[in-house]
Amino acid sequence: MTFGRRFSSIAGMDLDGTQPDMSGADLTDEAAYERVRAAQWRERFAGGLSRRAVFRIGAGAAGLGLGAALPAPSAALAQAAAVPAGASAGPIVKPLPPELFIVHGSNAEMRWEAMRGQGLLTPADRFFVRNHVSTPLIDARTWRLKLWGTGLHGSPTEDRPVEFTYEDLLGMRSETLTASVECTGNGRGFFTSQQGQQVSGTPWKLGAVGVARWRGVPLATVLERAGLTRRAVDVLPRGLDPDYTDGGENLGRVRRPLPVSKALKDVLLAYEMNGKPLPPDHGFPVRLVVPSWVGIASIKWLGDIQVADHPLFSPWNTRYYRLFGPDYPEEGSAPLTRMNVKSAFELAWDATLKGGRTHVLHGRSWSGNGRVRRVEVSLDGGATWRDARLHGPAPARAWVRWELPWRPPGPGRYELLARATDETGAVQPATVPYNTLGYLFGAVVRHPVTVT
Ligand SMILES: Nc1nc2c(c(=O)[nH]1)N[C@H]1C(S)=C(S)[C@@H](COP(=O)(O)O)O[C@H]1N2
Ligand SMILES: [Mo]
Repeated sequence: MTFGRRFSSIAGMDLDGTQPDMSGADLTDEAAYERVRAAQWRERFAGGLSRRAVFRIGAGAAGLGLGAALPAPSAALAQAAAVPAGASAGPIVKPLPPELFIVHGSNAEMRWEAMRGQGLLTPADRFFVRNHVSTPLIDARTWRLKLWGTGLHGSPTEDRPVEFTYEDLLGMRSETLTASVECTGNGRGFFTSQQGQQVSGTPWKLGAVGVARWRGVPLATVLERAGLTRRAVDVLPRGLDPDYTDGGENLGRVRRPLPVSKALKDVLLAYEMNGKPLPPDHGFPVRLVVPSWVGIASIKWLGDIQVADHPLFSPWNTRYYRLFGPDYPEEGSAPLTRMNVKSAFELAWDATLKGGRTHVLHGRSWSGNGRVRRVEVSLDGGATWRDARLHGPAPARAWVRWELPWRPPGPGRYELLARATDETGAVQPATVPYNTLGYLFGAVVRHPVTVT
């Protein structure tokens, strides 16, 4: 069958029942993963995934040992015993003061002026919140992380999973990671305001991104302890927030598959954000942090993880978080994985600046491909560009801060532009191709200011 041939040539796996060629199937390479899953999705779309479409990848978890238990962070334990009972009043629990947030239904984006004067990290009080439904309040004392599925030794079932308590996780060797979480639709509003295109979804400006110092247990550690087999292919983490409904259709709890190769590479089961237990809105007691990938991968309020010896699908990697539209196949692009390059000024939208003096313009740039190497700023609508000065620590999975002095030539309206180039050479374009769901707006944003 033709699909099987193409699969084999793409990633060295075999759909016709013979031994897969291990050497080619490197799904730690995200591009390969995208191609493979896209092909599988087309196959399924065209009439169901073949029962023989089973392939294997090496677990490749060498060096991810179990580690020695360290004392549990007392702050986390304190919060574990002090979780308020009952339901939250609104979809988001924390205060959303208008000087820090723009609220869009169950979501809230950070105002970029709120990063002015901050260090590398986004404080939790201003970190954006993206809730499909609402923040659940979970008691860490009774919470369990459940792992099950055909990718674990003995194939534990959903009814009789392998379980870990909150204290079990606190007792394992922890790691810290400074990383951004960014919504795939960050910047979506600019499809309309800059490109005149109608897209569906929250019309974010650039505030659906934040950087935090996450602490937790590598997902690899927990998968190993749960009995990961070499046949495991995908994991499907699922949240404990209420079911998500779209247009009256119940899609169940928020969940999105990850290839085992990414799960073992750098994914964290995070229980701390910026040195404190995760706040309820950001996933207490435990969330996933999937560095560099689309925000939807970083499942909050983690309840269970299915580990399977076959590819997994959910609406969050089939009908959402792909690119749809005239430029893309009927079933959409491959599932989105890495985020793209973006930049933002630490300025209010439509800020007013005093004329007749020099201002230092501040901003940040980031990319899912790695470090940002260069940031150029244009103060004349894109006619000329100057290099901004990059400063401070810039972890590969976070952002870099930059600044540039500007003496406005006179009163009036201006558009400030910032354009970043990352370590792969990816540079922000002037426009981006349309997609119906408004994902990955990576074009240069024209930031209006008024000089008095
Ligand atoms: N369980 C669950 N996890 C979730 C979501 C959700 O609604 N439910 N939203 C996802 C999306 S789309 C994004 S962008 C990030 C946002 O994380 P934050 O709210 O901590 O900023 O969480 C992801 N994890
Ligand atoms: Mo998102």
